[in-house]
Amino acid sequence: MVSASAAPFRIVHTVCSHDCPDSCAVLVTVNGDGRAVKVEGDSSQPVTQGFLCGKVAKYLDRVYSPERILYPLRRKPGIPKQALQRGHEHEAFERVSWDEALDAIAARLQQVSDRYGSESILPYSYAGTIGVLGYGSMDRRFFHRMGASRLDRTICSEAGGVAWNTVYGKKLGTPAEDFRLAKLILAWGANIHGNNVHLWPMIEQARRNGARLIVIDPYRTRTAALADWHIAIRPGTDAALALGMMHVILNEGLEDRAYIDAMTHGFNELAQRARAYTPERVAAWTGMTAAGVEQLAREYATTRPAVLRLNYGVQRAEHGGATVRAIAMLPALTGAWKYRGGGGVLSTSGAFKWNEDAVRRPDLQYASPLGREARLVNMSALGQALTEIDSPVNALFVYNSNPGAVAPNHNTVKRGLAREDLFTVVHDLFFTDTTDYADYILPATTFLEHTDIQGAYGHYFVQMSKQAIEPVGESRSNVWLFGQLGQRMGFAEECFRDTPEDIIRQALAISEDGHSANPEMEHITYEGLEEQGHIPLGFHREPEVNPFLPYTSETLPTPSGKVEFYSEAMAAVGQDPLPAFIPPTESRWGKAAEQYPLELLARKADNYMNSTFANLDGHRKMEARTNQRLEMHPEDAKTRSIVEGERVKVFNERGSLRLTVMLNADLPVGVVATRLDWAKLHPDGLNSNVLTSERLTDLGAGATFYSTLVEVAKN
Ligand SMILES: Nc1nc2c(c(=O)[nH]1)N[C@H]1C(S)=C(S)[C@@H](COP(=O)(O)OP(=O)(O)OC[C@H]3O[C@@H](n4cnc5c(=O)[nH]c(N)nc54)[C@H](O)[C@@H]3O)O[C@H]1N2
Ligand SMILES: Nc1nc2c(c(=O)[nH]1)N[C@H]1C(S)=C(S)[C@@H](COP(=O)(O)OP(=O)(O)OC[C@H]3O[C@@H](n4cnc5c(=O)[nH]c(N)nc54)[C@H](O)[C@@H]3O)O[C@H]1N2
Ligand code: SF4
Ligand SMILES: [Mo]
Repeated sequence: MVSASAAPFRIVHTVCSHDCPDSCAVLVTVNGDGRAVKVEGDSSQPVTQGFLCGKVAKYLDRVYSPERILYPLRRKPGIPKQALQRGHEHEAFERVSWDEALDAIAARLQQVSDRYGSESILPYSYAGTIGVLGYGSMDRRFFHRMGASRLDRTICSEAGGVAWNTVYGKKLGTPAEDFRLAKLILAWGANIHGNNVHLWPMIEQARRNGARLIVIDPYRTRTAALADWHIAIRPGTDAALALGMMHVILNEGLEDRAYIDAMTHGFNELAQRARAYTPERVAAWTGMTAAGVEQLAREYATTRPAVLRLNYGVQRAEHGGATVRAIAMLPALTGAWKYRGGGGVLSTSGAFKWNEDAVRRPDLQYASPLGREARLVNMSALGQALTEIDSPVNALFVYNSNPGAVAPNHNTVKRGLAREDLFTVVHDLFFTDTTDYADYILPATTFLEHTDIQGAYGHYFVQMSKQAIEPVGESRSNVWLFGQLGQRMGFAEECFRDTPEDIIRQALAISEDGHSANPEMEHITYEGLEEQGHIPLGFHREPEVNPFLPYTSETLPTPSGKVEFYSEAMAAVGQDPLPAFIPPTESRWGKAAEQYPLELLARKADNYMNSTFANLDGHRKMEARTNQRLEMHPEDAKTRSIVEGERVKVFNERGSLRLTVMLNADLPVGVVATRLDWAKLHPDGLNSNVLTSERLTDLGAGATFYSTLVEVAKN
């Protein structure tokens, strides 16, 4: 991978490891001094297509930011745990060597384990990196061997993932490249232009060939603004719409009987259920017209190929599970899966199967002082976990995540993090809303600074990310950190000495019976990845000759082996076996609406990645328009005598946030919106998560950021 002519420059194949469906192949140009001087999208990767999003095009601003934490830090004695002002963090911490930090952390974790039991140690991580190694490998080995609590990683996609699996058994979907063949694209709770921009060129190509784009989203995103039809649905009512579409499809005989007979289970029960969802009732819930519901159903069922881009927006609601189940059933009802370019996708992650047991070693729990599988702690209720007294958490180890900004119910989370008796370690690249509460801060690397491999949740390529530059300062990768800690704890297992290459080989290993964990990955080797950078999964090697059409002929990994409209497994555990619409507790139909009548969309920013990038000036400039803004329909403002530009208080029983009103007539009446930011960048040290709750979704026990009621008043 050394460029041929310009000897002092090297070009290295890396992979963007941020939590984004696109998992771009990124070529990094490194100069003779070992400094990265350019990042660009790899034009030979069929989904990346040679370009990067606005956030990562400016990646060197992040890698070489003067604000990077360059060495390990320890809280100075006597400094209380509280939010710090940006730029003043160094005053609360003092530099220590890695040796000192690691020894002290190992000793303290041992002490906590001896005194309170190993399960009082809680690792807290999410998707700062989604590389196989960085996301979960040596860290898992370490915490398993410690006997620490296991973290239930539910904050993002569990409701939708579990729901999709109840219907199809596996998260697969239409290949991104095939979207260009669609004639109708339905983006359902999916901000493609903002969050999945590499699907956009495929959609543009489809539209040049006559396709229509319909967006269902309460917020007029960039994607919605560019659509042929934007349906500004009321939050949390999508299940009603999907069932209403089924009602119309079945009434008019637009379903695909051949597909239904061959591939599905429980059609009659579903048809019965859909009867109640007349277009008129659906209109009353969703804010659409009955004619609109009918038109959408007809257009969807009669256009071929029709494809759904269902992203995770709809499932961050209280009944997100039932909602995703209902929507996911639509392409099975119309047989859309049969047509190349038709069908749908929530996530493609089910196609990647690494030898996870070898990578994460859950068996090490049996060698821990606990000697059994540890308890699960739900990350979407971190505030509760840190403040409840029955089964306490006494040590918290945060990496790949910034819960001080992204976890719901910020005020409770903050109360937990501020506990002086809680020993907290944070491994990150910057002083975040979470590092402010740390006892030790350890500097982490970017994807340019360590080696990893990666699948994707928006395409079908396995990719290698080779270390392009030396770690900046004394920063170290997750694999290095937890390997070191394992050794310092005196763990004798060889696996704590594995190198990244060892772990990659284990992840891809062909077992003794000659198979990898996934037959579609048998052709993928370490050497192959090193040479080619990215390799398609087996079923995607010859898309023109052998297009991938999921759920069209195979036996599915559901209990019935079919697409399940009706789930006996759910009935058996007392859940509704069919999808239904139930209004969220925190919605205009809920009791709390008497006090807090407005539905809040606590959104993400197009130019940040959750809380990542929010501290970089260039990225902040791109988001300046919505900085500390509350978007509000003019009618809602008028009834409160609020005008454009006015500073207001947004509040509910959990918290209160001061924002500036920006009128937005594209929002449904009764819906307000604001976007995520670092709490410490707001003058009050707060962000939208002071308003969100720790209520969990109906399936998968996920977070419900989009089911939040508030009231707004003059400040
Ligand atoms: N630029 C950028 N890209 C990102 C991220 C980011 O923060 N910024 N985050 C990454 C992450 S972590 C993820 S999980 C993916 C997520 O990707 P998406 O699932 O697309 O994420 P969201 O933006 O949360 O939700 C998509 C849309 O759903 C809408 N929505 C909210 N409630 C409802 C509802 O009840 N019904 C309907 N129909 N729509 C609703 C929101 O207004 C939003 O525009 O994107 C990733 N990519
Ligand atoms: N209000 C509101 N809250 C939300 C959401 C929302 O839409 N609205 N979205 C939710 C969703 S979908 C998600 S996925 C979560 C995301 O929550 P998180 O996974 O916490 O995501 P980020 O905010 O990107 O924080 C990731 C952190 O990991 C760090 N990091 C990056 N690479 C590495 C590495 O290699 N090693 C280590 N140790 N650290 C690294 C980054 O610097 C960053 O501080 O947020 C959730 N919170
Ligand atoms: S954030 Fe997404 S679109 Fe941007 S470079 Fe990374 S993978 Fe590609
Ligand atoms: Mo997410």
